[in-house]
Amino acid sequence: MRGLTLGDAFGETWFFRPAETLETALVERQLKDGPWPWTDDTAMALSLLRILDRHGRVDQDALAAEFAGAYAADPYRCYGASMHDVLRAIGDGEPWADVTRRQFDGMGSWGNGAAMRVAPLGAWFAGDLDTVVAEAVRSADVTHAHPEATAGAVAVAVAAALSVRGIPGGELIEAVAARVPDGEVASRLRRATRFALSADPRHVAGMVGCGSMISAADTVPYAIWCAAANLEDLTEALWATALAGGDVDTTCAIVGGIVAARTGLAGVPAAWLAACEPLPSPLVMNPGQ
Ligand code: F2R
Repeated sequence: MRGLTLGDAFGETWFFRPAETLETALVERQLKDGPWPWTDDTAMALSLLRILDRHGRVDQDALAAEFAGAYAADPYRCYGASMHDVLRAIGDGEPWADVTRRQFDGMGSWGNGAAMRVAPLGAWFAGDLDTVVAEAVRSADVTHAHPEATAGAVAVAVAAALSVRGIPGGELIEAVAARVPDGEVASRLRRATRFALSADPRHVAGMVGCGSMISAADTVPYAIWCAAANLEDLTEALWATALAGGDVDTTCAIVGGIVAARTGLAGVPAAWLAACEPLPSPLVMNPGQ
């Protein structure tokens, strides 16, 4: 959870900056002064974690209520555009399944919001990949009805679980792709396996897509490649991920969640930890879990 938040807050400092200034600042590693506020990626991941703590699984009605409550209490966390309507309607008592299925003319959202929150769930159930997949789908359903959003959530949760289990970076992307249903996310993950882990992230981003659409397909495969390429070093992973620009808070939140599932916050400079907006304490009612 803390790796996801660090990635989210670090990434937000680079969010959709013009390519010229972004590239120079990142190559020269000009860290922005704190505080670095976290965004909806963290808010929704926290809600999900609380539900896992309380119910031991994704209780979808409880998760919908938790999301809506967190939104009502603090709506200015840069939520995706459609989430304002979704979370307000759920808060007003409409059934979540009706609300999410009517988004985008009945197509449902293919945004990356179901993927951005789910790495801690993957770590939570890391011992059992079938449960990781099933619970990631249940979490996605509550806000995102499009199958590509679900596929993105499955990919991130499985990647985090495999990270906990110690998989080598060179095997991660293929192992994740094997668990993701056919579609654009799966196809771009397979494309990402063609690039050496030493490749320039900007090149990989150009070939698999990187956040310009805020879709799961345009975010998750690139983020999983970045995590695979830097699976032992959280700080390096975040610098590398941000280099391609786009929806950086979310690509970095995904990468931070996956890599920190292996490394924790080891090696993260004290200045980063001091800059990052703190999480509520305790995170959950039973923080020993
Ligand atoms: N980009 C942001 N936040 C700023 C948004 C500002 C917004 N203009 C505002 O007024 O508040 N970051 C956050 O958004 C991403 C997560 O998004 P999520 O939760 O998936 O939201 P949404 O709205 O469902 O999807 C995002 C956009 O994707 C496009 N889209 C999705 N499904 C579509 C479909 N079926 N057809 C067409 N377009 C679809 C829309 O443009 C959505 O707005 C994260 O980056 C989070 O940090």
